[in-house]
Amino acid sequence: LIEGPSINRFKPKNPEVGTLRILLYGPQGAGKSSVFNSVDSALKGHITTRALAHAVETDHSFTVESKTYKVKKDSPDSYFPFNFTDIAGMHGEDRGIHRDDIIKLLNGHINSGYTFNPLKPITNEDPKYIKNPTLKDRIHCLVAVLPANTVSMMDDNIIRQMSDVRKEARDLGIPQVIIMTKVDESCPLVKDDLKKIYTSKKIKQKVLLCSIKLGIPVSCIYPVKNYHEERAIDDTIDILILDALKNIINFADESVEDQVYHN
Ligand SMILES: Nc1nc2c(ncn2[C@@H]2O[C@H](COP(=O)(O)OP(=O)(O)OP(=O)(O)O)[C@@H](O)[C@H]2O)c(=O)[nH]1
Ligand SMILES: [Mg+2]
Repeated sequence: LIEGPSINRFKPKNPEVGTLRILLYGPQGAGKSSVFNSVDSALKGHITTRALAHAVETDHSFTVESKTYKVKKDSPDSYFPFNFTDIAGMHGEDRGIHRDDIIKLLNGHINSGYTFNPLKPITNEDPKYIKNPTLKDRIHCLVAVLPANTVSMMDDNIIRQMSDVRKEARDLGIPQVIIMTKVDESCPLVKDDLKKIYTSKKIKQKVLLCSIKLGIPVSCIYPVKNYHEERAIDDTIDILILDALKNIINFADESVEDQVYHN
């Protein structure tokens, strides 16, 4: 596994893939944009808010455009060899991002800067549609973001849509994990002291619930608290976020290591 400083030296093993692509998806308001902000903050050592997150609860997704974010390293003009694509949330009715659009993203047909229309999935006539994607265009790790505090009430329709996306990812050989957010909102002990996350029974139950709902093993579920209202870096938040990141990168790297793309 990649250790602290070595995340700086990490390079994908497959030369065909210079940058590993990580996709964040999940229900609206789950904390997807905040997950990217947390990774960015933890790597930079100060709080950043590049992906705009909700300030208030609304009925619609706050993120509408699909955006891919790179993370800059300390040295000038150099970036970590991975990026995050942040998309609109899924909704029980016709208001969220369309499942078919996420599937096209997985396959590499859509790049950054595409504004999804929930009622009209992208077609191959669209100028932004990449007709012949290669291994480097694809998503290399699919990350479901689920909020610990409301996962038990998740709409069945969303679960169904997520399960369709999962099946496509499975067929493409794309590894999948869950980042479980808002642990502070689901256990008062953890809210008081984030370190209790490792022993909290409530958190353990929520992890199990996420595993059952999405069919992802408990070992691939990472409970985190996002940076969302903090003004300074916190060691425990960093440790949880960076642990999830290292695992995601390792899974992504392993999955492309031996693949040669035949077009
Ligand atoms: N308490 C707590 N709040 C969080 C956490 N992560 C995110 N939030 C809050 O949850 C709300 C939604 O977060 P976003 O990051 O905008 O969620 P999103 O999944 O990107 O939402 P859409 O783009 O609308 O689908 C915001 O008000 C965040 O401040 C967390 O770990 N703990
Ligand atoms: Mg968002």
